[in-house]
Amino acid sequence: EYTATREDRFTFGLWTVGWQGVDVFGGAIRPPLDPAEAIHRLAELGAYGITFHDNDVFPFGADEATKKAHLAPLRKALDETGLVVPMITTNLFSHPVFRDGGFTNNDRDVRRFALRKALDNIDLAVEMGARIFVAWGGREGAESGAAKDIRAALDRYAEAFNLLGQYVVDQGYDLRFAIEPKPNEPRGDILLPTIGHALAFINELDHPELVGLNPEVGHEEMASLNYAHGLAQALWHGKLFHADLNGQTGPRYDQDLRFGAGNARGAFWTVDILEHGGYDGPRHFDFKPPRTEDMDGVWASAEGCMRNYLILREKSRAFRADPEVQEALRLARVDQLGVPTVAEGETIEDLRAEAFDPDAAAERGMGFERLDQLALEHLYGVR
Ligand code: 3MF
Ligand code: MG
Ligand code: MG
Ligand code: MG
Repeated sequence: EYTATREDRFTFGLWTVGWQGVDVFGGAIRPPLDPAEAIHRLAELGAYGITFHDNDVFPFGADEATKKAHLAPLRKALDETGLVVPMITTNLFSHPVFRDGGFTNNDRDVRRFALRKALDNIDLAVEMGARIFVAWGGREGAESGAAKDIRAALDRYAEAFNLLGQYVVDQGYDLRFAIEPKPNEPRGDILLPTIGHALAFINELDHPELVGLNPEVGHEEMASLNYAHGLAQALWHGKLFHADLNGQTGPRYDQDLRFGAGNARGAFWTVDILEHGGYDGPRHFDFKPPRTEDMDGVWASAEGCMRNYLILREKSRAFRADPEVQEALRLARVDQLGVPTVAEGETIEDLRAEAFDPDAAAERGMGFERLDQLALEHLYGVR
């Protein structure tokens, strides 16, 4: 029970279980984790695949031979375990050259270098069978006002996605981009800070159909936003290409807790929308096993992500199947919201002519508290 299988399609970033615990106040507390070892351990735990940044696998600046040498054991581990790589992403934030970002760096030479690095990684993504290319622009932003012309930066950001998108089209690649919004950290303010900003940006691109979103739980909650609502809106736009699942406790630094820790009620509604909202991509975890943990704790934390997802999936299904919930949903008129406000064929005159007693309507309560209590009782495990 609550043991993951391949069919659940759980994926993990190599940088998650591989995080050595370097933070702003201290250095590494865990040894480097060999990607092949990570793949084997995750396979044993029931994962479906892994994802990675170029430099999670080979060093920055590696030549072709070095890249091959680092990729060979990873490919072997994938073959041995049957794990897949549905998503690949580029590290445009760790090396000092990216101090002011990649695609929106004020320095044009750096922007051109960032494009080359991303192009190389697109080729690798396709070679590895990935269909999603995530772009988290963590260093695209500013700490101060005059340093960054935001409108020019957005021009350059769009230029980058247009160039990369055209490359994918010209090569005939089956690859789509997923922008990962984040409000801040490591930059004081990051460009495309929320799902909404990113959705608006995508509409201005040459190939908007190629670009969607990779929203992360913690990133939205850092901005005090409702992650499940964000997922729902991304789905509504047809833009939920991927998702980074983890845990966060309110607006503070990016905690990257294991999925289901932190805001547990938010996690319930996250699973509910992912399971019932039409998303069919992998369930991807982007978390950091806390610095308190040794390697046993790392695997316990990874396993916890999947178990919590499965527990919440069961609770969400039980909630939806509960006859009392169905009745409460009806009394709360949730189904009525699915009915167009003005019927086909009706005119503005028809609408205006309708008799309505606002005082009588104002007396009708919505019944939401009873409904939400049923949800909480499923979550708390007493139903
Ligand atoms: C930072 C993140 C990133 C992205 C990653 C994938 C290092 O807060 O969430 O993790 O998810 O770069 O593109
Ligand atoms: Mg993050
Ligand atoms: Mg992330
Ligand atoms: Mg995070």
